[in-house]
Amino acid sequence: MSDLVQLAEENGIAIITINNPPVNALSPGVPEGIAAAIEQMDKDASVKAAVLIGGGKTFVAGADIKEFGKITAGKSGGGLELPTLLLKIEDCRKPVVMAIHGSAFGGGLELAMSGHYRVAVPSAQIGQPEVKLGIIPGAAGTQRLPRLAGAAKAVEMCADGNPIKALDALHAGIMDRLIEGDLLTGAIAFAREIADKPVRKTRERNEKLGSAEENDAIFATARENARKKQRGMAAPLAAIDAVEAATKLPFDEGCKIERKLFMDCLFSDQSKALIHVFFGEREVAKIPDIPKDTAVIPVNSAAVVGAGTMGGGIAMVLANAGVPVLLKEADQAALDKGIANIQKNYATSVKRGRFTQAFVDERLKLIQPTLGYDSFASADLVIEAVFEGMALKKEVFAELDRVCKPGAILASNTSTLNIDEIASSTSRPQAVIGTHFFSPANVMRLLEIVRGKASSKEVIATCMQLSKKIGKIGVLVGNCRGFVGNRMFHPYVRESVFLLEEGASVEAVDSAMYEFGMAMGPLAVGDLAGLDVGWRIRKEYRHLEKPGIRQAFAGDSLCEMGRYGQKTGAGWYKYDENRRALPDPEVTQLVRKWAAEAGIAQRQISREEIVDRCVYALVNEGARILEDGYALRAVDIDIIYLNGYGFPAYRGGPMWYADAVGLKKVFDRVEEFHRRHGELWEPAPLLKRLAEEGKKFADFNKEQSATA
Ligand code: 3H9
Repeated sequence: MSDLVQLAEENGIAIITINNPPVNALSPGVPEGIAAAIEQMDKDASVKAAVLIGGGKTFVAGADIKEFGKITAGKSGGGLELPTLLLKIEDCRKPVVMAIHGSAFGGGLELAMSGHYRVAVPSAQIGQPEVKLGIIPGAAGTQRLPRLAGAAKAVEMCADGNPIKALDALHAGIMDRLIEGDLLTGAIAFAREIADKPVRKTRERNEKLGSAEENDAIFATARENARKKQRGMAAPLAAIDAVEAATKLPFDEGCKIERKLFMDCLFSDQSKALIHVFFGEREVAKIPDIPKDTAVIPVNSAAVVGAGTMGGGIAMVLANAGVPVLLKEADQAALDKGIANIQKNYATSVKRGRFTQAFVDERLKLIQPTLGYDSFASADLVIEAVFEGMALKKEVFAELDRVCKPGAILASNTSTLNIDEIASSTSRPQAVIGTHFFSPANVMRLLEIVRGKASSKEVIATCMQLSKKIGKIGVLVGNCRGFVGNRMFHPYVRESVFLLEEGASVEAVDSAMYEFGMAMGPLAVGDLAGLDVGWRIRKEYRHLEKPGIRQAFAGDSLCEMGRYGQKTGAGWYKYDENRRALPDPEVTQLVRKWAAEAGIAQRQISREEIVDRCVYALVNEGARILEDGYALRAVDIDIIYLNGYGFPAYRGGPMWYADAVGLKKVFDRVEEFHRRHGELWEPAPLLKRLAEEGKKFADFNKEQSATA
């Protein structure tokens, strides 16, 4: 037995406990330990049945994801194969009851399904989330799950990767009983009930598999959904193939198909990128100079200044997490409009089945509209979300400084302005921080947390922790113009407009980036956000641009014609009454005319150039941000782009993508653009150095940690 698995006995029932904190992953040593325990109890005549349970807060969260990188790098052959262990458990002559709390995910659910019975506490969750890592279940999950739950449920769980609750699992036939109260006690009692019954092997239970004919429609729909909802991803389609094999082939043959598909996925670029994302999402929570045990400020109540689109969305986010929130506007009409918008958004969520009416009623009670600052003294956290202008923000912060209690966090939702300047209007710059939400705030997962030069560690730690509580992924960024996300977005959009001015069509630019995997093309995003937003910012900051440098003008010229995008019914596209985008030949003609007047030569532009120009514009700016320390790590930039800007997760984010392409290749292309298009394409020094040294962006942090 290994240290990771313990075997005990209680009056004829063996208790096998896995203890591999924090999530009981099936790391090397765990399968071996379970195998030894099963062998021992199988031989022990005094034992009638066994309960297998997870120690600590969970059952088993799956295979050890860290091991996958070692396997693909050829550094690990793996120990005892998981599928072999699962056969051993299933073949055990005495019934094995799997007792589940926390999560049984991936290999954890596969382990559970190899047992003869499964019991769980009601709060437990089970799932086959492998597709989110770009792989499929690799220990017969696609073969055993349809045998317990039927093809429809199995294909849904394996292809979407979303977990289900214990009660759903009970209804689906995956679980045998829910245990209220102490799980181990309940599981032992259950084991005694079934101890004398013959063991039921999941792999021999074919009654729920259905016929191939019955299942054809299920798999066709699953494939259609996967192509739509997980566009560009290979793993969901592979998972569907594997589940389909379960319905058509004997168990052993199905397992062979699953294994081949699993290995193909494991060695794919998509899986490497998605595993990078899995660890990246956890890495961004770690701030080198802010220890994990830094004291946090309890946030039991909050206030939001400004009930516009952003302020209203932020109030909803806080209320959804159970935090009571004051919502302030300057006048009654604006306040009424803000509240009406919140009610409308909630009504849509109820209609879509995201929330129940009862949940929404409770949340609405937590949002208290107000016109004054009177009750702000009780707020632990205030988020300012007024119009984006420095003078107004400073006025608001001076007022907050006056009314808020000592120790309250004063946050700004600015997307571009200098946090230190905002903080200078208060007597407590240590309490001031940026919390940059993305629109719509109640939907988008990203929260850029902007560190001012005086922001205290407690304030930063609290905001990072709060981001998790409100269902966001918080990424700490430095205080530069546009912070990380918008600073990089500027050259990305600039290149998309340059490409138009050089001869590409609106549809060609957007479709190339959509095919690359972006949620939307850059021009369609401009229409959605409002072209006037960028136009105003460009006008405000024009004095900061180097004289003589090339400027993209087509978007501004459209704005001068009143074409602001969706809100005016026309921008880069025309919009019908349902806001559906239609190509507008007038835009093509106008851009050609403007380009001729500006003397810009027209040419055929390939899809490859569109993608390289747009993506490498992100990468080059990202490299500067990284070197200047405005992002802590390359992965922080990736997580920002995946969660705030629709960059495809299966490409790992812009910096990971560049590493995967090879920085030498990226640098050569950037140099070529520099020669052809001038100064704006000057290669970032970090990109140049890493390319010359044959390194990756991922190495930059290793270099930094080594010198720290
Ligand atoms: C699989 O099973 C394939 C099979 O078919 C078999 C093939 C042969 N491995 O998320 P948290 C770490 S694929 C390694 O912050 P929570 C995590 O990095 C796997 N490490 O906690 C973090 O480390 P750190 C399928 C793992 O309470 C720490 O544990 N399974 C693993 O918010 C705490 O994690 C999955 O995809 C792992 N499997 O959420 C499940 N899981 O502290 C993935 C976690 O150093 N895991 N870590 O940053 C989860 O969804 C969540 O971790 C869970 C807990 C819900 C379990």
